[in-house]
Amino acid sequence: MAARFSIGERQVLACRFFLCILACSARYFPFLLTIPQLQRNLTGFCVEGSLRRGKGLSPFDNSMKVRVCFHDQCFDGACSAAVFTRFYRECVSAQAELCYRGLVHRAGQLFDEDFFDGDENVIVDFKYLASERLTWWFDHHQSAFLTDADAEHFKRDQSGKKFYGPEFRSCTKFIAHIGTTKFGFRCPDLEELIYWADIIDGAQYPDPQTAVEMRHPAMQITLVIEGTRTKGFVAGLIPELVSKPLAEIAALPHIRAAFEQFYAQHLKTVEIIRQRAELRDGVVFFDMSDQESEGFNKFVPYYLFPATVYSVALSRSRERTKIAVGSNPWNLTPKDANLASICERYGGGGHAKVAAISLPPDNLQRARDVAGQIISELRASLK
Ligand SMILES: [Mn+2]
Repeated sequence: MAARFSIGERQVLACRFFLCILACSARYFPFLLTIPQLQRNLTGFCVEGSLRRGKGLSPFDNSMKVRVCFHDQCFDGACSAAVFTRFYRECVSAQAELCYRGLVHRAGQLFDEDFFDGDENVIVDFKYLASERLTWWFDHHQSAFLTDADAEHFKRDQSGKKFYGPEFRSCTKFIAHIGTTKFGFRCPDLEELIYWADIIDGAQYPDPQTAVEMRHPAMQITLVIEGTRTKGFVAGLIPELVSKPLAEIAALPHIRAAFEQFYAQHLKTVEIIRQRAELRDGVVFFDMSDQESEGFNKFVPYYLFPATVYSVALSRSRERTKIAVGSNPWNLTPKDANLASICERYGGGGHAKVAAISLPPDNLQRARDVAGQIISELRASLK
């Protein structure tokens, strides 16, 4: 009996059959999706948190991929990514797939151009990168440009998609503002998120109790975002920030559980700072470098010692030794020091009223010397 298919046709059929099996496998045997490359190729999912519109995920969907890099472990960074997501969906493409990657300030190289693996590559609430692959950029940090060459590159940009708003207290509000004024974007249901990102990143709390006692859901989420070290955790939270009120997110069991754990630690830290802090001539200093966790609420010294004008704190984690420099927003003493400019002299940066320097983790003595110099300069500025 003559074969119904030639050998060449059989190979084609076998190939198609194999591809079909692969596609179905991805759909019905989701464990296969733990293999990152399969994940990407078959469904368009990302390894880290991603968000796409619509429920059905069809295999071989080659829609546009948007890589959103955001300031990790920061409420404003996460909210910036959330507002950008909504903006992109409404004003650019409803179908695109958004994938998130958190960026952290580190001594040395900030991040790799290889992170830009999307059709569009976005940075929000983080330093500029002079790369042709960067398509959208929003930042409000005074120290947004690492070098003059980066600043020049930004100035020459003709895309109309890169925005710098150092006058904004939060990048979240900055993105909403640009979206509204330049693209006709509206997001009334994200008002609460934008309001709180502005309060938190701009340190605009009405009093130290709001900041330290953390009764509002936004504060509770912030504590969890700043404290969680699991890679991709904040990226995974962004889809929630896009779609749910803050009270609902704070009530999610895993967020609630994490909050309670961090809050207990927070109360212990408050006690340690109370015991160690040394307040002299308006400047408080405390050294937390022997403590395991790097994070502590930067308003604790003002909550405990209202006479503080500036605070300088030393802390250490596996990644870095950090000198955090802040000013007490509830103390009305005139403050002339620009903390970002001071920190820039030592390789750090930030905002005029709150800034930081990151050094390699083993460089504790250097960190103490730098902290000492900054304390003297701040004390002198108050005399
Ligand atoms: Mn910010």
